[in-house]
Amino acid sequence: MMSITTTQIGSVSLPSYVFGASGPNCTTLEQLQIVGRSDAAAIMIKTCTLEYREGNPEPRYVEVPLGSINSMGYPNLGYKEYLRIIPILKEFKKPIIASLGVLKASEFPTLIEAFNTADVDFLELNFSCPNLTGKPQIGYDFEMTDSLLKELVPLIKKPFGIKLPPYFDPVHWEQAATIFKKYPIGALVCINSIGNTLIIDPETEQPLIKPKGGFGGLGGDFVKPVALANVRAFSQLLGDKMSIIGVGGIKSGMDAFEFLLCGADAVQIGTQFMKEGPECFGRIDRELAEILKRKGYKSIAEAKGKLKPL
Ligand code: RRO
Repeated sequence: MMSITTTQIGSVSLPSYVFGASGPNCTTLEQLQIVGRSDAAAIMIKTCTLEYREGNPEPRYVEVPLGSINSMGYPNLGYKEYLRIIPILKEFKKPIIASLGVLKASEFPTLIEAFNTADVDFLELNFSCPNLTGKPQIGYDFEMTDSLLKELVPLIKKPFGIKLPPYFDPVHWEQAATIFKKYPIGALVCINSIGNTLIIDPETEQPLIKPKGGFGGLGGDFVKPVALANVRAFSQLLGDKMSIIGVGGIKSGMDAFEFLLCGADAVQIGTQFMKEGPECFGRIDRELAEILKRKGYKSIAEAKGKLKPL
């Protein structure tokens, strides 16, 4: 029987609503096989770059009661290794999503061309890594975002989405939407971690993480209202043209239901995946299915974007 949480991102069908965010536990073949064996709707791969990267010095990921702070610095095996790994992941028979990241924008075409012919179902272009010293997030530079999309979109032969940083002003949602609607984007992924935040330990009088003097990307409970607002805003502006994938502080089926009401076509799990492990995907999806049934919704489509006015 088809699950009540079956959904779509762009033109790609997903067997359920919940999968991993590009970030936690999705860098090595072993980690990706664990995701493959889990109930995740898709196998999401850590953002890859042209070359292998060790990433930033540790400690670089710390969990606190309300979420997490990270400055991983793109640790990954380098794109060629993922091209080798992807055929091995086909045995799990679920959509495979590659996330592409760059140190310089001029690196995107090589990555795109390589993944065009790989057996992946969807590409996520990471326009929002907050943790590279001296590199602004692409998504905060609208001129750059527009010119990059203009250059890259004709090269992309797969369904694709863009991973966005959080925006905090309606003018920015509108300006971004004006750009995005010019291109055949399959999905917007909202949101990456809230960049360059600082958590300190007053006992040790030190920051919690080492890179960049302690400044890092915030995730978990802290960011859920920001993520919901970004999903809602882009859903209202562009929801008829592209899918919206929600990410930020989802720990339960009820959290996922809130993102669904705001217009999310699917959700990704970051901080909670780090904390709970791969059981989180099936658990959150089953909890969501129960909520939908209890409320009389028969599908994701029936509840999507149905936030009621007060
Ligand atoms: O690896 C990271 O430091 C990282 C990336 Br690429 C990203 O997109 N978001 C994040 O919080 N960390």
